[in-house]
Formats: sequence, structure tokens, C-alpha cells
Amino acid sequence: MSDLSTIRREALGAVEQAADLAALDAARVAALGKKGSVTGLMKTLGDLSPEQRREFGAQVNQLKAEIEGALEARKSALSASALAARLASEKIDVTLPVRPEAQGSLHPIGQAMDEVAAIFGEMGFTWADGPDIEDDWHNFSALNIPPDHPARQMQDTFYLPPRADGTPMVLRTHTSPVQARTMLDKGVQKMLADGGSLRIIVPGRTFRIDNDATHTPMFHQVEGLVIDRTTHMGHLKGCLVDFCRAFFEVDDLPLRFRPSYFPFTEPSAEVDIGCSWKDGELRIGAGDSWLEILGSGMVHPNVIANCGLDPAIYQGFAFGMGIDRIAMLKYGIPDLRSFFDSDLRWLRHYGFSALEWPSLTGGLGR
Ligand code: 2U9
Repeated sequence: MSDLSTIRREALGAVEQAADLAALDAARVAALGKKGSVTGLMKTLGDLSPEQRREFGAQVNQLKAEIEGALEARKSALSASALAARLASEKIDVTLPVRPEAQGSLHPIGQAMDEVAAIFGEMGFTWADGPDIEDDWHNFSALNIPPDHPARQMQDTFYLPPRADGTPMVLRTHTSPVQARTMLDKGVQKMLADGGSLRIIVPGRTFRIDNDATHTPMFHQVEGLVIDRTTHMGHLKGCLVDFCRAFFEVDDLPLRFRPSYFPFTEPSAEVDIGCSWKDGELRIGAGDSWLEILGSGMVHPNVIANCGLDPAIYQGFAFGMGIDRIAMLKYGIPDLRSFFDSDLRWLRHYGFSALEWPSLTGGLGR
């Protein structure tokens, strides 16, 4: 009897004190396992008289059931507290702000191109692309640049090995061959014949043999072209006035159109914007100085004819500007060559958010 109550106390105590599932299993084995204390009591039953066996057997069975119940209860308690501990330690605060991700930025030249595209996009222009490597006909001849023109000279133009058929090849010296290719396109010619207007801008890389403080051998241009039956010099002026005021974000920006000469336009005009200098700093807007920004003109009838259209029917204007230059002016970047150094500190300083697309309504710059 004293055995029974000692075994009960020890077995239930071990169950109660088990701090984890492993300790609980050890308590189970100690009482109910093959060599356990309760199992040991079961083994003594055979030595008892039938009467004692009935009475003592019932007590041992009851003890066994009691221990099993205690084991089950302790097991649920331990599992519940283990779960509670895990829930507490793995808690996620969904209200915390997200960690900042390292993010790249847009190069000022790409930004300037996107801003220019946003402005001309509002005026109905689409973005046209073409190859960096051109044949001599699209880069020069189509544009009314004669064979002896200085721009064709070896010192100015990167010549590449000729094509298999002997055609001289160049790195394009301007984006103009893209306009020529567009005018030659049969679908575009049909659209014009049906009474439509061609309005494209051509942003892209251009190449000239030139390398000093204000020239790099690779630079960027945006050119534009409008062709239909009625577009005239007044449209050219209105379009470029609107563009310059939108791009430099100065509503009353004065513009000056100066007569000029390009082989591909007649008449031609260079466009200056008003500015002033104070303590060596440039301010764009009405002032006592002028900055040259654009070249422009009415497309030369020879160019219209070279590009497969009848100059007696079609006319229009074209313009061109250096993107690197207008980006330097707008963003206050003093050195042209820094654009192409790939200096990460410079890029972080002058770069633009890749997630904010420039628009006239949403804002052009940062
Ligand atoms: C076609 C017809 C006409 C493109 C034009 C300019 C004037 C011009 C320069 C500005 C500075 C180039 O970046 S720059 O060096 N461009 O002044 N470009 S009109 O005229 C065209 C082009 C293609 C078929």
C-alpha cells in the first residue's frame, strides 16, 4: 500500500514538473514503460491470492489511468504554452514602415529625353528610332549635303568599313537619317496621301570626331520633323516657343529667331532663349543675354524630293538640339565630360527617380 502511494506521488510529481515534452516522455517511461514503477506493480499481481489480486489490481489500474490522464493534461498544457511562446517570439509588426531598398537612378540625359518627349507628345509627336550605323546616302546625300561638303570630311565623321556592295558606312553624325527613313516609309507616304500629318521626334546618340571641353565624340540630339500640306514657318515658331517655355519651365521666356543656314532647311533659323548672368551664375528667363538652344527651318524641297515626296505638295519644318547641352543648362551641370565618366557619386547626385515619369500635368523635373 505504501508502495502504491509513493509510486503515485512520484509519478504524478514527475508529470507535473516536466518542463517540456521530452521530460514528460521520460516521466511516462518511468511509470508506465517496460521497466516502469506501475508496470513493476502489475508484475507483482501474480504472486497474490485471487482476492488480494482483485482488490490490488483494481487500485493499480486506477493509478495507471490516473497517470495517463495526468500525462495527457500536462501534454496539452505544454503544447499550448509552446505555441504561445512561439506566437510571442515570431510576432510581425505589419505597421512598421518598409526598409528602404537601394534604387538606381535615371541619367540626366535620359531624363532630359523623357521630358522633351513628354512635351512634344502633348503636341502630337511620336518618338522615332533608327540605327547608329548608317550608310552615307541616308546620313548625307538624302539631306542635301553635297559630296564636297566639309561635314563629310574624314576629320569630322567616323567612317566604318564599307558594306559588301561598296556603300560607304558611317556612325551617324546627326539623327536626321531617321527622319529621312520615316518619310521614305510606304505606310507614312500613304498616311500623308490620305491627308494626315507626320509629326516625329528623334532622340538618340550621334557621333562626330571632336573631343574638347565642350565636345565629346559621342553626344545626344533630339531632332523633330513635321510634314503635311500646310505647315508653315508660323507653326515652327509657335511649336518651338511652346517647347522652350515648357522645358525650361519659364512661362514668359523670350525667344529670338536668327536667320541661319543648314543644307537640309530653307529658310533656316537658329533659336536663342533669354538669360542673364549674376555672380557667374546663369539664370534662364528675360534678361540682357541670349543662349543658343536650337537649329530649325522649313525642310528643303530637295530633301522632300529625296525622301520620295512631291515638294510641290508637301512641306513642313524640322529642328534639332543637343540634349547634353540643354540638360547641362536646365539641371546646372557645369562639365559636359562628367556625363560620360560613370562616376557613381555624380550619378547619385544628378540622377533622377526612375519611378516618376515626366509629364506636363504631373511635373517635368524632380
Ligand atoms: C530631315 C529634314 C530636315 C534637322 C535639323 C537642325 C536644324 C540643327 C543642330 C542643333 C545642334 C544639331 O545638336 S546639334 O549640333 N541641328 O540645327 N537640325 S534642322 O533637319 C532635318 C532633318 C531631317 C529629313
